Amino acid sequence: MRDVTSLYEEFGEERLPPGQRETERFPVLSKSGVPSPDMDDWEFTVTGAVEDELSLSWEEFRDLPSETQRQDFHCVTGWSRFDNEFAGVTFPEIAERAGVRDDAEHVMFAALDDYTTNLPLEECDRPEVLFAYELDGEPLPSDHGGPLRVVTPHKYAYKGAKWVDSVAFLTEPERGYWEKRGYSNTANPWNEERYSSM
Ligand SMILES: Nc1nc2c(c(=O)[nH]1)N[C@H]1C(S)=C(S)[C@@H](COP(=O)(O)O)O[C@H]1N2
Ligand SMILES: [Mo]
Repeated sequence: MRDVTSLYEEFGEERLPPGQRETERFPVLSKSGVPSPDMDDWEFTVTGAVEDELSLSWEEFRDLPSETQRQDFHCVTGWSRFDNEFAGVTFPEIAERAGVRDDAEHVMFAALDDYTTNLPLEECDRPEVLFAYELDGEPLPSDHGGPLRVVTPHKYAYKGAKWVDSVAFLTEPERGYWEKRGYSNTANPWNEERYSSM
């Protein structure tokens, strides 16, 4: 178990970011309905500025080296949930398998509900950015993004795509779904980067 609940020390004084309150509940926030993919057809792709584009079946994805982490989760709407145990595959594990090219600078995640979200590569290529398929010892519930979601404990949670099935490495920055609609592109909870001035 990798405990990453102290990563806040890199960004701020307090574990609970300013303007957040802690909740034991785990609210669900989705822009639209809950996709229910047929796992026989499900495919995870890695494309763009990489040496080897990847296309993995659910079985192949589940065979990748995985780890369990204890993480905090901060929603831009003001709640935080501490000590979530997510299991899955780290972003660096995926990036290394694809062989990220030197000209890659940015990352766009895409999901089955057509959600997208973006991060600069250097803020994304960290082991705390996890492709998670388990929460608290159970398969990740579908309303929380099962079968597979991204979690980003160093950012507001909209940077973590639920129902993720593709990662594109980009040579130029681009904005995802909420980043185009007024949420902060940078999303650092300890700076309260909630909205974008655009
Ligand atoms: N695919 C997808 N991912 C998504 C969203 C979404 O609508 N679709 N909502 C985002 C937002 S705004 C938040 S706060 C978190 C919510 O995660 P939760 O529903 O597990 O609490 O998921 C993020 N990831
Ligand atoms: Mo959100």
